[in-house]
Amino acid sequence: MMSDKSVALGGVMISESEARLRRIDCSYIMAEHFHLNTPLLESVSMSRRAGTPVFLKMENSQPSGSFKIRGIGHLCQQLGTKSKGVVCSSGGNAGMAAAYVARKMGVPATIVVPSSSPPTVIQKLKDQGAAVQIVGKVWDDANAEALRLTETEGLTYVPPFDHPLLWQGHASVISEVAASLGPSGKPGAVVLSVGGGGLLCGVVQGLKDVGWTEVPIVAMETVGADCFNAAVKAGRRVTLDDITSEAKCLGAKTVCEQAFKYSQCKELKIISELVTDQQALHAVETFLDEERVLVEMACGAALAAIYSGLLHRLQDEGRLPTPLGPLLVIVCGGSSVDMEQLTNLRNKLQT
Ligand code: PLV
Repeated sequence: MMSDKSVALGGVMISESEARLRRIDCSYIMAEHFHLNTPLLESVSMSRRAGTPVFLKMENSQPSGSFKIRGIGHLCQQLGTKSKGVVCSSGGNAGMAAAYVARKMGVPATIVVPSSSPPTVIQKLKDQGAAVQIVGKVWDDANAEALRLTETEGLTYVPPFDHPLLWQGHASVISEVAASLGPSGKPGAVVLSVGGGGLLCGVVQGLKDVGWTEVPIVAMETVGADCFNAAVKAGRRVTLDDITSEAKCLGAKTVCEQAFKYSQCKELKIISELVTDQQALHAVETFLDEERVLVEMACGAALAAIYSGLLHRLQDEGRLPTPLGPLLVIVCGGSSVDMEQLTNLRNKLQT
């Protein structure tokens, strides 16, 4: 029989078997993450349009409503729970993720959003137990206030897109896809939306992790929230004068440095493309009709790559291969949408 001698744990003597159990529990807690392994759905109607199988990574089904929870959950876990509280500047979805994670960790959260955030998002943030401050017109204004609170209140700053720990967390979206599709299921291209560039950096990291760096990325933005496209065109990072698109969650005025660096990297193929707000809205509506899922404009930008025929144009121009392997679309999700918001957008954009 195995002896069950006593060992010290945290200054208390407990039996070896008890200690073993606690070590297992502890490693379980360390391995736990806040995001879910989301469904990977094949869309027949989108596949028909694209002329190749289209796989949808359904990040809309994350507990906070978007992919943001992957990076923010990871970052908050790494920074630890000892913080006085966290402060996150957000167009909405990073804030939802930060509020959710902070609630689960038992840490107070302050979310600073610009006035463009719809009332439903502000209410949802409050429902998650966060204190909400509305500052400025666009995300950059809200971010300046969040950074000020970090200084004056001693809160831990949670950035929405510009941090290596966020990208590391976001990278899990690709390793999940690789596990689902298997070694022979390498995508022909990945389609995603770009705001400040955090998702793009995470996906690049994920592609590196699984050895898929040759897979082209189609990086979508809307006209008027196009800081990545402007940087790619200028050959340097530029700051937009204003955000004029209704895809407010893509509305960072300057793309993060790492996303720009990746755009210049010869080993990667990142194709930066724009759609109009009308095309993004049309994509949101078609997706709702055909897939029965409501996502926000920020996500509509990525979906529009297929619904607007843009992918075929890229193939015609020789920028994507023909035939093209399966398409992976990151359905980034978003909480800034409901029927009222959708009706408002229709009235605004379709007149
Ligand atoms: N939204 C950020 C930044 O806003 C936020 O604070 O929520 N799709 C959705 C649904 C998003 O919410 C965002 C970013 C993106 C795509 C783009 O991700 P990013 O910023 O990592 O490129 C200003």
